[in-house]
Amino acid sequence: MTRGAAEWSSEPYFLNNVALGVCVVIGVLVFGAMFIAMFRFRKSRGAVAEKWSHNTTLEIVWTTIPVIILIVLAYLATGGLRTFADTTGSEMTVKVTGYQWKWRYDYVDYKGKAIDKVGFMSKLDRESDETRQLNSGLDPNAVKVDGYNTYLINVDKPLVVPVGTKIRFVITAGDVIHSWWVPALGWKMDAIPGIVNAAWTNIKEPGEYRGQCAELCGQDHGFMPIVVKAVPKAEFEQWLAEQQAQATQPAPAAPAAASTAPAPATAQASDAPVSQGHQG
Ligand SMILES: [Cu+2]
Repeated sequence: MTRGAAEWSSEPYFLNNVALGVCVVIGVLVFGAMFIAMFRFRKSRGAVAEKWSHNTTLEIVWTTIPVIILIVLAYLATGGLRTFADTTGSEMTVKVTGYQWKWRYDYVDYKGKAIDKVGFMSKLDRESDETRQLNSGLDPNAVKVDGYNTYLINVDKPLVVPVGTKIRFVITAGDVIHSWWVPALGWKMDAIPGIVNAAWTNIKEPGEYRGQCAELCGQDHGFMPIVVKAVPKAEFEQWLAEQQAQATQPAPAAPAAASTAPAPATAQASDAPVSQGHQG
């Protein structure tokens, strides 16, 4: 488990370590007492069992101590859940919709201003998709971006977000239950048809954060990865302005050529679903 890359993501890390520490201490005490009892007071060494049963003081002690431990753990966990549920003060909203088997991202608002028509599908990158086909003859180890293996964990269009910004996510699904999970953010959230779940993040460092659908959602459940690209605010604002400009312009020619486009046209071809998405 890591601390993650967002403001809140150290919370489950902390809670995990506290709970693990408590478990280790209890484990050492209980198993230590058991092993001492078994080895030092075994029959072959002439140990004779005590005859008494019930000790009120002992029973009060071994009931009270676990109750106190549980109350402390519940108090800490409730604090974590409370801060996770608090989406107030968000500067940006992104709507995430799960589909079989891709994600859709719609940019709802940014710094109090509604965003119109910026949204796109984000699906498994073409290289992974071709490699995963039965008898493709392609090597999964050869699917790389900057020398890093991205087989089945890369997408055609990542979710681009600014760093240092509290981002509210509203998460739903269009067909079956999915779950949007990026470990570096410290949480996952079910995407359920007809229900809008909320979550938030505030990413500290620019970078690419990868994740997966975390709810078994059908045959291609393992082929709908998530890529969150966190960039500096200025870069994000520029990107958003470009997206808005594109959305208000007519779609570029021949978007239907995506499936037959030759390799050099990959960049344009991967843009095509965006404009199609706007029309839909
Ligand atoms: Cu899914």
